[in-house]
Amino acid sequence: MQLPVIVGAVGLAVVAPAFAKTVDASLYSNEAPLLWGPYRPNLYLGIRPRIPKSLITELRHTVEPDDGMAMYGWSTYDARSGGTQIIQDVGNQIDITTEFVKKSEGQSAGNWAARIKGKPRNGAPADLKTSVIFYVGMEDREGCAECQLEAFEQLGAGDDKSVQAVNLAIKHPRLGSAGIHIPSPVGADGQHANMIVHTLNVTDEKLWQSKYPKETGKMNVVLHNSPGSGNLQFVQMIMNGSFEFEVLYSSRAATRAMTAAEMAMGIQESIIAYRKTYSHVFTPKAPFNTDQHTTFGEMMLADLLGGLGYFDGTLQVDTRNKAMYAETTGKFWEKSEDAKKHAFPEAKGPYELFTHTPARAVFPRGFLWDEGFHLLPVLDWDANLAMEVVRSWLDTMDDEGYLAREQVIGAEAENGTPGFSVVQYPHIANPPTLFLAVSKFIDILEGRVKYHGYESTLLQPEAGKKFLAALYPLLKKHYEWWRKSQSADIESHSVPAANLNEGYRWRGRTPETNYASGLDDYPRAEPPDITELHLDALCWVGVMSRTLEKIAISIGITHDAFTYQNHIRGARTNLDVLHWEEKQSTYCDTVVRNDKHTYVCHKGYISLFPFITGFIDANHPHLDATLRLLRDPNHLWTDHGIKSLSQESKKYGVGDNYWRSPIWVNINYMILAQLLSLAKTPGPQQERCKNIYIELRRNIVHTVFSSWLQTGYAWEQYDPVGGHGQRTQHFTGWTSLVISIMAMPDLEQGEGVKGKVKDLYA
Ligand code: 6A9
Repeated sequence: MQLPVIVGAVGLAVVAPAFAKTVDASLYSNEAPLLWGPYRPNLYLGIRPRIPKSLITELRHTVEPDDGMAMYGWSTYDARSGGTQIIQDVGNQIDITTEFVKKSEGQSAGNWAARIKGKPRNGAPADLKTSVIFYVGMEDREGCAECQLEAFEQLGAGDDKSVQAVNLAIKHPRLGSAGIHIPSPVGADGQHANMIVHTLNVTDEKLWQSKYPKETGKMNVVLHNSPGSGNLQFVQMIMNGSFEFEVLYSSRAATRAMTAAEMAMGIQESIIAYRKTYSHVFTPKAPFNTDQHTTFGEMMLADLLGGLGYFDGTLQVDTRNKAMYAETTGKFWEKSEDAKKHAFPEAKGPYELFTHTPARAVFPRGFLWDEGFHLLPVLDWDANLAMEVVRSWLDTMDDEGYLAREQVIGAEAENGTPGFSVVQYPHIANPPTLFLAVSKFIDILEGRVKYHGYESTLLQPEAGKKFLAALYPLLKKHYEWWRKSQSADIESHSVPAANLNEGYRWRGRTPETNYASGLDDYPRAEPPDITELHLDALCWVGVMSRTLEKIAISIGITHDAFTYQNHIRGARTNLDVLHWEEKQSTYCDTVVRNDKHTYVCHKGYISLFPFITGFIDANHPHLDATLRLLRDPNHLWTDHGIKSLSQESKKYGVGDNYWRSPIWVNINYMILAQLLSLAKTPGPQQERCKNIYIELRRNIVHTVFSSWLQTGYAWEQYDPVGGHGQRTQHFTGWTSLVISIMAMPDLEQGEGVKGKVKDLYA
């Protein structure tokens, strides 16, 4: 008998002491609706609350790139109400729909439900049998006497001793008492499906590593029945053909239990509300005002929002080798590589991190500079949610103002991450894109950017200012850490007109790479040198100064505002005095060679940094050269978007070719945002900016959209020759900025420009 297994699980974990939150939680009066969610994005459906070591649930398994899914992802999802996910499981010949709803208001507040539907795929045998396992686990049971998880069966009445439902009783200090009710599904033949509960007791450490579900993954397995008390519970159902069942979670605090009818109603309401809100917030503008682009956008947004995860536990940081990472001598990377071999990672925290994730299957965890990009569309959708995420990130900052770039928090994340990525180093920075999100929040708060999203308590002027005042010291601390830890030796360049404060160098470089910058293998000075001045690092500090200035003005700290203005002036001076290469008409990194200030020029994204971070205004003398560079097909322009490196560079396409030619959506978004702003500002290049904007917007949307049509997925990057999606599949992080790009205005008056997108999709 062919018995494909679809494994699902609910996990339970236990509570640690409440964390002191740096920002007063009372500012989020509508935080409760965010308690439960599919916050384990590494799983096809992994539901848990935002309570450290508490209840966790999951369906099927970890998402793996080689699972052979024809397609999977959320088609609607909202963090406050729920949504629908589709999984086309070719291997098991079945299409699965998972639906999730939660109730945060009224008598059902605190309840949630999941509904799982299966439908044999075309060509599957008529009597296809599917075994579904739903898991529930309680974490850290040993450390928590009150934490209990018990399974019992509900049998039929009279002679009917078939299992009609499985019930799980839950006790947990933070969740209180609760129950999970799983009625046995009734098949087309009117019979209840065979249901089995298998109870295990495993140690805390084993819970996350428990390979039990994994091993059963694709095997013909029937568990043996052993209901009872244990911290890991498997509920197995063996189904014929199509099936449908619910998992109903009821909190004792709710006065009404969750029902299947409420689930059905709730999901309908949530789908309708999602679509309606999408069309208000991200109305696709011409030429993308089509049904197909709307569906595409709805799915891209749902996957971004559905990638929201909650992680709790410790983070491995090596602080003991600090001195080894000072990077003050010649071949500093040799010393630090050696130090890494003898790393002394210490468990820091525990932390709780609430963050979106770049790609569920490959990197289901928090990445600092990715998150700032994720938050730009999320801010339009749900400002409170976005700011809750910012707060959560800032809460992971250490005493010195350091924020870890890659957040491998807790045992589950650690198990799923390659060793070399786990340990973080407190001298390594990453682009501070969270400041872009905060800056946009202020623009919304002060009415410069229109808001059509969820009602937000933080957008009430007084609450908004109070919130900014609470964030301010944290952002300032990170800024000060940045300026100090990434400072550069400007004096050694002996450029008389230079400002001696504003110059920066990414720490942690090795030959051919600069992971800290986020543009991993983008060409830089070789070999790495302690006199390097990195153009993008200077621009990022400028972004931080401008954001802090904006906050200082908004909350009335005039004295600080002057300090930031001073820093911004210094940055502007040095962009042109230290980084502008006159002969090549390009901004470049620099280094001291043979005692001389020397430019290191590789035309590409780095050259565009002063532009994309807003330092090239309408009358800037180098705007013309910047536009020429980006619009030139011999350099960065392609019909599919702006590529990362000019073919003129000898590093073009060489080696791993990660940031050495491919097209990235996050940078294209930044370019478009500047072009749009300049297209609206009078100046000598206004018309040109507008035309490039119109063309680029069409090209990049076309690239992501058509690749999605062909493959069913969003991709990490796009190839500059054919525009095909490549590298990580189902990259639902910053590639979803395409929804913001579709929602930008078309700017085309009448039928002047005939875009190929229009021709293709009209
Ligand atoms: C590797 C491999 C099974 C690389 O999107 C996250 C980051 C970006 O921040 C960065 O700018 N990505 C970009 O250059 C992906 C990083 C993945 C590192 C972990 C794990 C697992 O393989």
